[in-house]
Amino acid sequence: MSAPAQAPIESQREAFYGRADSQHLAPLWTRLKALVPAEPAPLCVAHRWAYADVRPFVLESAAHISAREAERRVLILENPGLKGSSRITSSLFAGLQLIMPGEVAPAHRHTQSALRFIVEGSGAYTAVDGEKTLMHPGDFVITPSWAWHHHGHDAEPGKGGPMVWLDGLDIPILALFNSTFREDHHTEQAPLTRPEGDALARFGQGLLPMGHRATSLNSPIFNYPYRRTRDALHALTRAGEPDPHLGHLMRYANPLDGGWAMPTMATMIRLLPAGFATQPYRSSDAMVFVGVEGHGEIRVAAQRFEIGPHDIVVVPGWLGYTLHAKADLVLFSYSDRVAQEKLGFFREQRLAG
Ligand code: 1HN
Repeated sequence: MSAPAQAPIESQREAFYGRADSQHLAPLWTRLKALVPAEPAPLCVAHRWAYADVRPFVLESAAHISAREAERRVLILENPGLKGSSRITSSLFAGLQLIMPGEVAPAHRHTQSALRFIVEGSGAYTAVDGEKTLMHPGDFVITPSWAWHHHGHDAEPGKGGPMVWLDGLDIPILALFNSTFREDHHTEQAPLTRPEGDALARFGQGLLPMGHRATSLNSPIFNYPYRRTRDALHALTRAGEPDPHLGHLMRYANPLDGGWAMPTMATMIRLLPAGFATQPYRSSDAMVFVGVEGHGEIRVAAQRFEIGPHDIVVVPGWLGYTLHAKADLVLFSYSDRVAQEKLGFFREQRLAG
């Protein structure tokens, strides 16, 4: 008599996986290629939010809720490939925040770092760690991890206009580490302990206070005014040709050590002269672009996204892209590159055209 036929190998395996699962064990070999693909396989997709399309929604939000009640009246820019996760890339949050004349967004702090890139309006301020700064379109503002901050708009209600900025936060990074903490201040506005302009005077003039030795995770300059950034970009255009893959690209730097301005998020701004097109480039950080001035296009694979003032375009990591300027094009962008560099796995590649 021959031995009874063995169950096919596949069903033996399935039975084994089922028994292993009862011990909360799972085979790696069925998942390895998905867990460790040869190249990034992001869920995040390339997408554009045309400011003309989203602005009416941002402004309408004021009819539905006050900044006080909302705590932060923000419409989340959610990546279509990451629906329901409040993310613009797998590691970053983006939103558009609205503050109206006379309103206050109450003081709180959290372990997430926030960047603000000012989109439109005037008269609103943010107060960070005891110093207030008025915000103007194109300014880049830092709220470090665990720093008290509130925002306000000093114009009388009915006077002045809405103020809108982009909020970039490292929320998913903190969530990955389960290191999220938040706290409300016991007063609506946290106390101001330094005069307005103090940080820029001490650290933003190519000068440093005598005896200042320590560096810090965040740049002590917490508002990089666009007026100055713009001058720097235009000075570059007079001095030479743009980088073929990047354009005239500058990063916001911590003046104490020359490093990035923030510990998790890389922030940068570039100018592409009218008619200039970059050669293709890719890097392992997904990038959020914000149009500042001028007009152009971001081409990612077969997609073309027009970008002009206040438009927002997200490009997934490791997809080659090119930038095309129709009129002198200024683009702000941010990514998780700082974190990737520190952890040793940032990659970039200049591709042949
Ligand atoms: C936050 O605290 C701010 O302080 C903005 O302005 C956006 C998004 C999620 C969680 C907290 C702010 C935010 C946020």
